[in-house]
Amino acid sequence: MQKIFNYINGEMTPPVSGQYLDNYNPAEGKVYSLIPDSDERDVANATSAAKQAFPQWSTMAPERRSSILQKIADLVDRDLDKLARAESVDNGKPLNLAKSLDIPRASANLRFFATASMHFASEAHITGSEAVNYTLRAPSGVAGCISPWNLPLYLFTWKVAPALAAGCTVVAKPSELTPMTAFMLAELCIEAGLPKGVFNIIHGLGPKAGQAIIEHPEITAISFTGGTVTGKKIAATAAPMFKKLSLELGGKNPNIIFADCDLELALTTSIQSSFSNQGEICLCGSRMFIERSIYGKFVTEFVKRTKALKIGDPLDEQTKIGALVSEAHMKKILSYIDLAKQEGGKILTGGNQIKIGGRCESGYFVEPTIIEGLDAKCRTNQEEIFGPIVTLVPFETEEEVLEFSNSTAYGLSATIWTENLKRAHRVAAGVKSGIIWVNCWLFRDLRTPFGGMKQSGVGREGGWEALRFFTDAKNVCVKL
Ligand code: TXE
Repeated sequence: MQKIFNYINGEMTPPVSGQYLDNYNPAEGKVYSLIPDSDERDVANATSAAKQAFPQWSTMAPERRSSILQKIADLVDRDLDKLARAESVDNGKPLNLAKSLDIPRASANLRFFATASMHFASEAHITGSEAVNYTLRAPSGVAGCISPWNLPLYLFTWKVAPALAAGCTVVAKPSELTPMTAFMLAELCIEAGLPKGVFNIIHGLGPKAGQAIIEHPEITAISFTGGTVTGKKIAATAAPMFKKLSLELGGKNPNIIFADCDLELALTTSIQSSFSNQGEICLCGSRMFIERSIYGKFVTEFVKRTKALKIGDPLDEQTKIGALVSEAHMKKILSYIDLAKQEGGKILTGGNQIKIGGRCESGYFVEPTIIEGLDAKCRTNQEEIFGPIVTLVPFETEEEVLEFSNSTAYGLSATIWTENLKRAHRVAAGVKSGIIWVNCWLFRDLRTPFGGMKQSGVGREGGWEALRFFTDAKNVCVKL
């Protein structure tokens, strides 16, 4: 059985405890590798290596840092097939998706921040004829980056790349459910010649290894993506230590479909925004609000297209819906389907665990599920489910749909479908979410601010926002 290791001070390192955790292949429901059960001792070793590497890395010419990061991106591109397969096996997602989305985006993250750092500039303020103020932006120090399991290498690099590009050294932890591609990335970092200690990867459980990263006094900036409940715990530890915090948390995103939309485009894209990656994307539009005049027509076609989605072995090229990440997560999803029924919801399609034959006999598969007849304020429509489940609610007016959209504790993203330009701008301004897509979904420009409002998070990632997060601003006032 394959064993993976921590990456500390440039070397593959077993955990101090000597203990390992089982890592499951969710499509088979079987253990297929072992990962370090790291604790605060491993985190202390990684942090000490990162601290030692900081002076040299943080003062290295940006072009030099950039070329090393670009070399890593080149190696990710070279190993696209290998990494995509590993991501699919580890997470349960369709191989095709890992190949077309996850791994290319991981490489794009590295390349984007590698080059962005060469253009990163700071401000100067000329105070009349009396003084010049300028802003020094120095890398913060050792950054802690903690990422989730749904888009493993994609979200891992989304944090680590700007931290490294800004000149920070890093102690990072991928999710214990999907550690494999981070381990493979460590091998690529060694091959690319990344100096020892600049980037360290600790594997293990959130409350143990993750918590040790949050608590370590020498780690001064924390970038986290994961569940809102975990985010609260992290904030409770880090805030009294006055650490910098960037939290990307859950969502319960509205997908608003007006009668004047391009129906075909809205349908095709809504299938993706509902069920891509088994609905395990924080940006999925899990609450669909459809203007009543097209409700029947839209729903008939949407249900028909959902039924046609092929659920199956993630490694099969035809598969559109793969396995859920874990048995525990599958049970959570199924419990929400039960809740929806109790709340009076009508299942239009799906609603069940599904058995796939062959090697996937014991895998964690749930049918894409569409539910209607629920009140916008019920629990099913308020709580994040994070699976292949959408609810459909008809609406009459713009005011009503804005009220529905803004009724949850979350505010991550929203999608609006209309051909009416004025309405698009009006509704985009009215929805309380950090990211709004009009007539598209998950169309990304890495320069834009990325993050949520309310319980969807604190801070923004992407572009200059990320590079600013990993640097500390210092104002220097020079009297003329
Ligand atoms: O994520 P966790 P879970 C949502 C989704 C899901 C729910 C719970 O609704 O059902 O969160 O998922 C690490 N200190 N999202 O429990 O626990 C953990 O090891 C430090 C939305 O699997 O938040 C992993 O690396 N770290 C989300 C990371 O946090 C801790 C994506 C995320 O795991 C820690 C994933 C601690 N005390 C789930 N406890 C999104 N926004 O995309 C855990 N971790």
